[in-house]
Amino acid sequence: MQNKINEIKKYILEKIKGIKNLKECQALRVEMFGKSGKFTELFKLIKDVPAEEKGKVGQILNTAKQEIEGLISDNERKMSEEEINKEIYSAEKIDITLPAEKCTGSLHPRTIIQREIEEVFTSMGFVVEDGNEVETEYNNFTAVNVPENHPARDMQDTFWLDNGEVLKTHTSASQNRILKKYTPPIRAIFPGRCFRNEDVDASHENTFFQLEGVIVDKDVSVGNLIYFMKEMLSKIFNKPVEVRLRPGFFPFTEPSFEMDVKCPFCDGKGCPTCKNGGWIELCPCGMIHPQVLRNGGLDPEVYSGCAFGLGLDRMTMLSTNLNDIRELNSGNLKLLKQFKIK
Ligand code: FA5
Repeated sequence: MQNKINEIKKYILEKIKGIKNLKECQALRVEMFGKSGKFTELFKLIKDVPAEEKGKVGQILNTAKQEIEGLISDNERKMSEEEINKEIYSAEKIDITLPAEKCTGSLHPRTIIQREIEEVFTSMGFVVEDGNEVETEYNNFTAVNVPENHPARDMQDTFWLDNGEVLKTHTSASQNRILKKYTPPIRAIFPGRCFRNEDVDASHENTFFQLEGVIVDKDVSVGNLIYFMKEMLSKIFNKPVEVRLRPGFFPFTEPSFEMDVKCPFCDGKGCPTCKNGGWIELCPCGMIHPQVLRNGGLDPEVYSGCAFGLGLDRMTMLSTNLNDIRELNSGNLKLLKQFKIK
């Protein structure tokens, strides 16, 4: 019996050396342990063994069976790993000689809106300025007349850096630099990413975009502000629009307003976009506070100015009919790719 077992082991070791795939390995298992497999046949011989030796022979056979099964199983595992790796490799294989795939990328809808607005304003003589994302406390707050104890300066509202600087909470942080850079007449817009330490929901993000504008000259009035905003909106919505001003409050403008636009989708009749109110809150604005002009090196007795701070994400939502601001930062290509340049 022992000789037969040794023969089978030798046979298996030889066979395993030549096995090339999982299928062959599985065939070997059947050859050994199938219904009339080599090893199964050995077990059948037990019936001819004298009764007193049956136990011992049975033990020898079982030990040998475990050993042989172990060998086959190890080999099966190895073959199966090799086959999986082969599959993954061939699926990921890149043929660098193939022609390049057609590029299917598109601009982010917010970028599309930003570019459209920039185009309208530049056609009206505005320059487009860039702003920093990390700002000094002075530029973000003090230069625009935000008092020392104003709640906007709190940790709960603002991301403070260890060095005392902040992640810009609004594009107004660039006003001071721009007032100092140019001599009036000034017409500038400055889009930029802003950060606020606040809870995210369908209409609030902690990272969002604004597009700010300033106009500074002799005798600038609220009329100029209304004119430029109406021009911009009419071009964006492709039709004449109406705006209205409500009183607002900002430390950097006096007087301050909230500008609403008559819903361009229903002409003020009421629809889901304007929540049936007929008007859509568009952007805060106002006449630049004399102290802000002074901080920018301009004499408020000579010059006056107006400013507005448009929420770019909300403007994008308005023109794309998206109702959750989080979609804009989601990286959800299925959604974002739908918006093409006009
Ligand atoms: C300001 O940030 C002022 N600096 C705007 C301003 C500029 C006023 C110049 C006067 C003169 P406010 O906090 O309201 O204002 O933000 C302006 C716009 O930014 C909002 O109308 C809104 O569209 C957008 N916005 C503000 N916070 C968020 C937020 N968490 N998520 C998305 N958009 C926001």
